Amino acid sequence: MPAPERVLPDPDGDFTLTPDAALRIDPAGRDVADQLAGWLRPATGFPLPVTDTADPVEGRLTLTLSPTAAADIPTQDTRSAGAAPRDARDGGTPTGGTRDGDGDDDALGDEGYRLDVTAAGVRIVAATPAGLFHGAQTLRQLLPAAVESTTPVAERWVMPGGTVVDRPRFPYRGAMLDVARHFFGVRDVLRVVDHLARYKLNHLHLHLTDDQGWRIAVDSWPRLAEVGGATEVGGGPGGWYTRDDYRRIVAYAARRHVTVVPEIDLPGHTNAALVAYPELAPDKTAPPPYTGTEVGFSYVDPADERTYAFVADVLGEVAALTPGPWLHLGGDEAFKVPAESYRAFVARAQALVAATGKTVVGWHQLAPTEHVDGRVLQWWGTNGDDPDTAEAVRRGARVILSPGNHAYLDMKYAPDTPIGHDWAGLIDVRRAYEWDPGSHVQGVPAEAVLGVEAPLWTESVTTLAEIEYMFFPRLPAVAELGWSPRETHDWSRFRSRLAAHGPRWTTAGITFHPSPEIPWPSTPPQIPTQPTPHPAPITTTP
Ligand code: TNX
Repeated sequence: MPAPERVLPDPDGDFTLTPDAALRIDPAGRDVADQLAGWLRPATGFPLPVTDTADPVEGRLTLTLSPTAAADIPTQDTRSAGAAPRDARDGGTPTGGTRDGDGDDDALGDEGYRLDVTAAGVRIVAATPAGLFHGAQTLRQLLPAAVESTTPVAERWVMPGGTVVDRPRFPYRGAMLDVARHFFGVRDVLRVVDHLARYKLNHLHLHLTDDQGWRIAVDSWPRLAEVGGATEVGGGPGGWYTRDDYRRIVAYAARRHVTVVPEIDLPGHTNAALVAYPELAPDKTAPPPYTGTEVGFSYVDPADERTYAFVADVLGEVAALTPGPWLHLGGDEAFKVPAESYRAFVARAQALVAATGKTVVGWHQLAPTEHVDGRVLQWWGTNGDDPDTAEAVRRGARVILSPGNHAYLDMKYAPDTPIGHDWAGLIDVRRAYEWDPGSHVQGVPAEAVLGVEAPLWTESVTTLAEIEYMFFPRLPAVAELGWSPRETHDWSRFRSRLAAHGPRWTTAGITFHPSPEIPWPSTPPQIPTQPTPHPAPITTTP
């Protein structure tokens, strides 16, 4: 999960991990090998030393970085080979043809990997550390669910034999966490990064500012965080990230091959900034702090030069803290800003992003504004007929797809879901899965699609357990749409593969929604998951 591009099972090739196993790596793969060993040691209790391939020590898990790594396996897949489905043992091994796209079918590329499991050992080959990392996540999924235990378990650590050759369909696969409506501390965010990385999502979009709170320290405008960060929905204490907190998140994510995309939402969604700096407000008066859940009422003064100094300073500092290429400008729901002022504001703000060396990302409300090179629109509509976005694409924009009625993880699963919204409808697992990013919006062909993202707005989400409850099991559905070749798309196979993850989440202490659409194994391991203190008790096991 997500379904690999190609799988060639070998029923005679099962590998059993034993206490004497070691990981052999070439030096560039060291960090991935250390992380893989770190995932496997707690449950197995094995020492799993990591050694250089140059060392004489024999290792039976080998990670090899090869810049010319090729996807050289026979092109037949399990379906055309007529092999039996493996659902009974490992939740199903998906099959597929070749990736959409450029016809360069032999290169593993920036993120691809090849994983070989034979009775003699396991080998991951990739052209990049990111590819090795994704291969290591696949390896982890091939082991029994008990591998998720944080304490040693008596288990036969068997991995099914065969070869996986795998590459992503889209380069951008992400999730968004709104840390503005409710603030989430660094530890929670790091755990969210782990959840993304498991499913080969490679971008974490942090919605850092909104009416209810400003969550990132800006040295040149210190009251933004100090004053603007002290509120949140419902009147709680809020909070903000220091520069070091943010650096820690970025570094932790980078090690897991996840790029942080910071969003400073402008010109609307800015009440917290106006509380901190009334001179940015159109009437130069501080509004009261806002802890409700309405949208669209606030904006920074587009007619005042000080606003552009503020925007330049904030974007400059955030860009300097962010190694990734993206800077998200927001741009949504600026209902009170007249269209002409909005256009003029966005044109200047986009230029200020370009001046930082980053690429503009913005919600699709930016579509009618001036085009800048490389810009990316994040589409959150609920109706795939959007002429403005199609026109922006004709002018060169690329699109991240976050359709509100499929990918919004703040939507309830069902009428009785204890938290969440329903303005874009109810999103059960099947609805999260059943759409195609490559053809979802008219006039936005697959070539213009950078990828997919699942946003989690947090007006009603207040704890890590609630984040997880809204993520799982829908996040893997979105991850699969971003990663897997379209040919693998198949709801009935997906739901049985997904079912196999319930026991993994339970063992790992990850809260999830036990959706009735998924054939969860009837006897999930009885390992307690973490408590969910607020606001309503949430069931964590099917
Ligand atoms: C719309 S989607 C918003 C957010 C809300 C969300 C709630 C978007 C770009 N703006 O401000 O939190 O709906 O679902």
